[in-house]
Amino acid sequence: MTTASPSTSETLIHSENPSVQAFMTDLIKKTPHETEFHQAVREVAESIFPFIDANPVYKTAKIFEQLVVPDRTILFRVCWADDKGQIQINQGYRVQFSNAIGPYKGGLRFHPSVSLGTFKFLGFEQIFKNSLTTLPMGAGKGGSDFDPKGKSDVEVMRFCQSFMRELSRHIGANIDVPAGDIGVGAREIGYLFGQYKQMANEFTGVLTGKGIAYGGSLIRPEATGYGCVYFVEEMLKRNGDSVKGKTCIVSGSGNVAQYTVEKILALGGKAVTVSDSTGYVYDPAGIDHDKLDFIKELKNVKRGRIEEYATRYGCQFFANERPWSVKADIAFPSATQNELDEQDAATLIKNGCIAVGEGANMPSTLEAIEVFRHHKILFGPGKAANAGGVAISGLEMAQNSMRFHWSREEVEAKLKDIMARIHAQCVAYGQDATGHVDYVTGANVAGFKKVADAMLSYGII
Ligand code: NDP
Ligand code: 2IT
Repeated sequence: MTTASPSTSETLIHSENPSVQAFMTDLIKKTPHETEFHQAVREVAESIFPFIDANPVYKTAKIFEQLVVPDRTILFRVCWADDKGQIQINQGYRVQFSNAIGPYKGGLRFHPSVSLGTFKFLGFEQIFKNSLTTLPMGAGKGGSDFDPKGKSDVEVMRFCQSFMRELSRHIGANIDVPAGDIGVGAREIGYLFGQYKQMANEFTGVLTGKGIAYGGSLIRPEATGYGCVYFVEEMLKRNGDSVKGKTCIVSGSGNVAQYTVEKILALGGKAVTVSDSTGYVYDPAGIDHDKLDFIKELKNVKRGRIEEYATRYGCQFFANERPWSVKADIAFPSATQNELDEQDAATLIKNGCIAVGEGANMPSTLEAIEVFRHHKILFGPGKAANAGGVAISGLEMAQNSMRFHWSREEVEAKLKDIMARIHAQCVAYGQDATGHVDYVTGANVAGFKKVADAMLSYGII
C-alpha cells in the first residue's frame, strides 16, 4: 500500500475565508517544510475561524495563534549499538504541544518517514482529541526515525533504552505521559518503561499502554479500534441504522486495524480487507475470528507481511495498492496519514459508501474530506473517531493514581460511554438547521472550546 499524494501548498493556502488564507500564508512562512502540520492546522482553522468571529473573546486573546506554537519542542540524539557492534544514530523527538487542560499526553511513533512536521501535526491534532475525551489531558507527540522492521528484539531494546535515557528528563506522571503509536506497541512500551523505572527509581504511571502485569489497563490495546467502530455505530444510530450487516473495508493490519476488525465482527458487520505498507488483501468471505487470530500472530509476533494472509486463505493480494476501490458500506482507514485521496473518496462514494471512521490520524487528504462533506456521508474525523485509545490511556493514568484497576467490563463500558459523549459533542457543535451534522466542525469546535476557555483563565503566559 502506498500513501496518497499530500495536499499541495496551493491547496493548503487557498481558502474561501480570507482570514484562514492570511493565517495559513503566515504559518507556512514561519514553519516552512512542515507540510503535514500545515494540513492539520488548515483543517482545524477552517472550522475555528467562524467560531472565533462569533466569539471575539478568543480572537482578542489570540488563542488560535498561541495554539499552533508548541509549548516546547525537544530534539535529541539517540545512539545505540546494533547486533554487529556498529554504532547507529537516530533522531529523537518530543513535541510538548499544550498542557492547558492536563499533563502533555500522546503517543510515540517509530517510523523512518517521520520529521518534525509529522510530530507537530500529530501533537496539534492531539490537543483537540484529548479535549474531546472529556478527561484532563494536554497534548504531546514524539518518537524517532528508527525503523523497528528487520531489527532483532535486542536491537529494539537497546534503541528504546537509549531513547528513554534522554526522554526521561522531560516526562513524568504529572508532566508528560507518552504511549504507543505506529511502530510502538507492547514490546517497545515494556523496554521504555523498564528503562525509566530503573533510572528514576520510582514506579509511576509515566507511560500508558503498559502490560497488565505492570500497571496497564485492560482494554487499552483494543481501545482505539473498538472506539472507532463504536463511534461509527453512534453516527449510524442517529440515522436509524447500524454496523450490523454492513460490508467494511479496513486499511492497516496493526493495532488499530486488528481491533477495528474485531469490533466490526462483534457488531455483526463484515470486514473484507486489511493492508500493510506492501499492499492489501481482499477476502470477500470476510475476516472471521480465526483469520483475525492469524493476522495478530502474523503482525504482532512473527512481524511478517500481509501477503501471507492471501496465501494462507486463498484470496487476492494487491501489491502496492490501497483498498478503497473495493465496494463497501463503511471505510475504516486505520494505517497512516494521507492514505486516502480525492480519487479514492470519489470511488468510495460511487460504490455506495455511507460512512467513514478514521482510525488513523489524518488518513484522508483535505481534498478527500471535501468530497465526503460535499456528498454529506457520515464522516467521523480521526480526532473524534480514534480518541478511544487515548481515552483509555487516560483511564490507565486514573487507575495508576488510584493504585487500583477496573475489570474488562468496567473499562469497556466507560469506553463506550466516552465515545457516545464525543459523538454528542460533535452533534452539539456540528449540527446545522436541517439537522445535518458536520462532524469535522463539531469535533474541532468542541475540542477547541474547552482548551481555549482554560487558556483564557490563565491570562497571558
Ligand atoms: P501499528 O504500527 O500497529 O500499525 C500500523 C499499520 O499501518 C501497519 O499495518 C503498517 O504497515 C501500516 N503503515 C504504517 N505506516 C505506513 C505507511 N507510511 N504506508 C503504508 N502503510 C503504513 O500502528 P497503529 O495501528 O497503532 O497506528 C495506525 C494509525 O492509527 C496511525 O495513524 C496512528 O497514529 C493512529 N492511532 C493509533 C492509536 C493507538 O492507540 N495505537 C490511537 C489513535 C490513532 P507495515 O506493517 O507494513 O509497516
Ligand atoms: O494518536 C493517538 O491518540 C495515540 N497514538 C494514542 C495516544 C495515547 O496517549 O494513548
